[in-house]
Amino acid sequence: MHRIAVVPGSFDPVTLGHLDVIGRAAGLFDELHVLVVHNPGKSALLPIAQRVSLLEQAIAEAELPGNIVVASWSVGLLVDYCQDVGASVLVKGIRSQIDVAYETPMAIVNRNLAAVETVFLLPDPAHAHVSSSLVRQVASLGGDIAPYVPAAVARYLQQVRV
Ligand code: COD
Repeated sequence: MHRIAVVPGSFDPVTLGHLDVIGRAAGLFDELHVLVVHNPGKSALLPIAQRVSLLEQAIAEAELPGNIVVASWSVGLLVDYCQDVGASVLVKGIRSQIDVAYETPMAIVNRNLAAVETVFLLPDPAHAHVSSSLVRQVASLGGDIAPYVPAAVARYLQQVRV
């Protein structure tokens, strides 16, 4: 059986924490879709197309497995995308009890909606404190974001000086 999973996120921008989860998830499934989704609860820094491009560069530069596809989704439910591509699993990273509280109801609803299971991966402790919002804040105040993001993101944010 060809197992397809989806790692959804805002990825605004992709961080080393995201990249760690993506790399480990790619080893667990035959095909992994990294899906950039607009989160209406967050104010965006980067356009969706730029987030996709930075993910593609980061995945290539980290030499992650070749079974990873990057895409974006803006119409309808996350599980609609899963059904479109034949994915039966969502993969999410869990850093804290706050993530558990946020993700648990969504996991239950997604299973009820379309029998899509959610698999939670614990973070690498080296990156457990990293979030896109922290990166956006440090970058906007002129700090060094290089320890938290793939080199492609550091280069891009330095160039546009957000
Ligand atoms: N280490 C490990 N994991 C991490 C780290 C880190 N340092 N940082 C983030 N993560 C994980 C997050 O916990 C999350 O699982 C994933 O990476 C993506 O994180 P973000 O911040 O880029 O993305 P979010 O949290 O804004 O997620 C946006 C989604 C759109 C994916 C989410 O809101 C969602 O699943 N929405 C569901 C939409 C839907 O269909 N709703 C109806 C049914 S529920």
